Amino acid sequence: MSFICQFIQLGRPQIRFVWLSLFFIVLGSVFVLYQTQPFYITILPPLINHLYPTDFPSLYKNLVLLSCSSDSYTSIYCYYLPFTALAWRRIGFEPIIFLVGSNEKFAKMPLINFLKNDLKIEYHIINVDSSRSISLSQMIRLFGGFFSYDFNTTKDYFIMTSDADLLPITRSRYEIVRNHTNYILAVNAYCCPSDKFSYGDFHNIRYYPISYIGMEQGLWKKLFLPLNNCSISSNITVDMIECCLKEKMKVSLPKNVIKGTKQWDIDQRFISLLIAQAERFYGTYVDKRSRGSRLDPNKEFLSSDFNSILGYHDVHLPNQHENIIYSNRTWLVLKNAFSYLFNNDTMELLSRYHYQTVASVFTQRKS
Ligand SMILES: *[C@@H]1O[C@H](CO)[C@@H](O)[C@H](O)[C@H]1NC(C)=O
Ligand SMILES: *[C@@H]1O[C@H](CO)[C@@H](O)[C@H](O)[C@H]1NC(C)=O
Ligand SMILES: *[C@@H]1O[C@H](CO)[C@@H](O)[C@H](O)[C@H]1NC(C)=O
Ligand SMILES: *[C@@H]1O[C@H](CO)[C@@H](O)[C@H](O)[C@H]1NC(C)=O
Ligand SMILES: *[C@@H]1O[C@H](CO)[C@@H](O)[C@H](O)[C@H]1NC(C)=O
Ligand SMILES: CC(=O)N[C@H]1CO[C@H](CO)[C@@H](O)[C@@H]1O
Repeated sequence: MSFICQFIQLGRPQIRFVWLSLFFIVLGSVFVLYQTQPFYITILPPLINHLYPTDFPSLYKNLVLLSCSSDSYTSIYCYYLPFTALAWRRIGFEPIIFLVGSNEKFAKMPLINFLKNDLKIEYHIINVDSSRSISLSQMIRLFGGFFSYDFNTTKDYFIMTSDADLLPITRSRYEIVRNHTNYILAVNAYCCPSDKFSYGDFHNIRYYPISYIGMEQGLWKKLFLPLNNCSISSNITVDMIECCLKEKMKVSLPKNVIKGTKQWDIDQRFISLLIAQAERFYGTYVDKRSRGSRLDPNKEFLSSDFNSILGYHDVHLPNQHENIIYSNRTWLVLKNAFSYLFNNDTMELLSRYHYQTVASVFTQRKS
């Protein structure tokens, strides 16, 4: 900038005027060009009322399904749920949360009380033995079409799946196109070109990450049909899911899965197969979008003084090193980031929840 100023100061006043005009014309063109970029970011205000999703015109009542397991190697995913859920509310999706694992373990988490009393977010606790808890918490989101939701609405439900550690920032990324039947929205559809796989007579199946896949509730159900030997009611059980997986993919829910191993992404391979089948049998239209600009967790994230997250399409929250994430230093960074999404009252609530969770995690470690 100082270079430009010095440059402008050269010459007599008339010449200076010409230079200045040129400078502003160039600046103006850059601005116009930027505006016509197809994926420029519209900055949304913070969530005003944490109890209701920000309304945006849609044919549908939009839901997003999130989950965590009480038996995960880290409590971070469960901890993040309220933050992520509210970020979805901010862009007009009502969160539904599946808490998978042990009732007793969940009862000890400040999370339950916070979801129920402060945020009024619908959650379902699904009890299952600890060996299958992680894989079920991943898989359960694909069965969201079978649950019944009692919101007071006459619209169809449009249901998205996502992860607890992914914070959506811009609405346009998830905007639903209205002119297709059997429409599937797949954001981040280009993530993994080298992960294509085959199953039965389906070859080169495109691999979709579970964040973010959305479709109407009816289509979510239809993906699983026909089921010959299994029946699925709205009272979903682990046995129904087991049966369905066996019938469709000839596998069981993996036990004691470890992140990064072969069985870790069974949910993503399952949904990818179901989408490939649906494309063949129902002529579904898959709206494939890139993930846009993502702020990834890394050293800079936790030590940075970046002062706005609004320039990104989404944020991958750090999910390793529990002690670092629960530290006061990290909370200062996260709090600063979240304060662009939520208003002051909501931040007060989240702050209280944060300290309660940290206290509860450390107390349980001692005992
Ligand atoms: C449902 O919504 C309609 C229209 O917004 C409203 O008139 C009605 O009172 C609501 N019903 C309940 C049970 O909240
Ligand atoms: C659907 O709408 C989009 C933009 O809104 C348009 O680009 C596309 O051509 C339309 N497709 C059909 C099948 O009408
Ligand atoms: C759902 O299943 C559970 C466990 O099998 C059972 O205890 C409960 O009564 C069922 N609920 C309904 C509404 O059928
Ligand atoms: C249904 O179950 C029977 C007996 O377990 C089995 O022989 C058959 O192959 C199954 N059918 C399908 C479509 O999975
Ligand atoms: C972190 O901050 C909280 C609240 O300000 C304070 O009570 C606590 O002692 C701090 N913890 C450490 C380890 O400094
Ligand atoms: C969490 C947070 O930012 N709280 C602030 C809300 O506003 C009051 C008064 O303006 C501040 O004192 C809090 O620190």
